[in-house]
Amino acid sequence: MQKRLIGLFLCAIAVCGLASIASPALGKDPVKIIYDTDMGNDIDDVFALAMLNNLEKRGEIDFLAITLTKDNKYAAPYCQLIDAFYDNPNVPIGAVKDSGCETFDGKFLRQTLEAKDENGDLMFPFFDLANDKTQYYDSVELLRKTLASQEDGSVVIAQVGFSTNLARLLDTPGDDYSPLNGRELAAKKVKYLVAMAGNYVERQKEYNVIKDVPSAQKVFAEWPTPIFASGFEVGREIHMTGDMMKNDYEYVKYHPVKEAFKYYRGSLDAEQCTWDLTTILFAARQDRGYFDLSESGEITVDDEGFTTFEPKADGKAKYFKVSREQIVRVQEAFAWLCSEKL
Ligand SMILES: [Ca+2]
Repeated sequence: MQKRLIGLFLCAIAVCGLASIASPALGKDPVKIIYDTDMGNDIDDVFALAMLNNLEKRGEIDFLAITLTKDNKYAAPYCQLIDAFYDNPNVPIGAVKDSGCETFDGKFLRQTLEAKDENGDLMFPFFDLANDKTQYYDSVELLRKTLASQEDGSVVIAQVGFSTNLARLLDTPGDDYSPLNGRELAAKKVKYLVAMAGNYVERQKEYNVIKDVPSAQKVFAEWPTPIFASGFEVGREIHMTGDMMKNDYEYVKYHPVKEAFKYYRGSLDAEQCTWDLTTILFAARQDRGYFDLSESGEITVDDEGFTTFEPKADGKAKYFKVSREQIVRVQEAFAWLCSEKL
């Protein structure tokens, strides 16, 4: 009971903060975002996808595409399920081709897709894995198709998994979508890349980097637009709480984010770090001061996967910083943007 009361109290605080959080960026064009994710490994990719759907409903973003870097057949259908749940089923999805990276099913993709209710029926009946014949794009083709169709300098790519797709994109030749090669296409269409990758305060081999070191080396060395990097040390400090998981999804009997969290953690009584979510909040609301940025510099990735930042006046990269005060604001924004039903 006490926890429930604390949860209600936190909800009341969040409601008081709604006016400052909920209003769309009036007068601004929605931020165009491609979500490049290793959906199916850690659970923060799921919350980030929920955020993307809610931010699009608020008119703050234009959700252009999802491209996957986890090489597992359930990753794309799970993303499709989440988008369908949010009544946004037409976001194009690209699956990574033969990367061999993290091919295992994991703890929540297939499990959520096949989940049954107490009557033995599909918990999420708008997605029937056994009968669905959806064809997905190849990730790199979808990146080219999407970028070619957008205005110059308008697209933000949020990379929250491995660098496989973006490294491959850089090496593509011109095609029917665009005569430009991949590097030229990225330079022309991408406003900036925001990536959850690396660690910029501690010597650490971070997961997203070490799963495909050559691709991370290539992207950080050759990517032709500004790069903003959210290091492991940022999302580690900002948490989703068990109270939120238990209380904030109760507007519907079965919620595919909550169910996935239960499969992943085994319980709702768990805290979750918010690595991937930081990139989405930054992209959608870059001018709101949720994060600070380092000076300009260059990020390099060594052969073991360690990331190093070197200050340089004309460097194209900056990394995220977050203060204790900002953590409170970011956490509150995440609580709303991950769970609201508009
Ligand atoms: Ca991820």
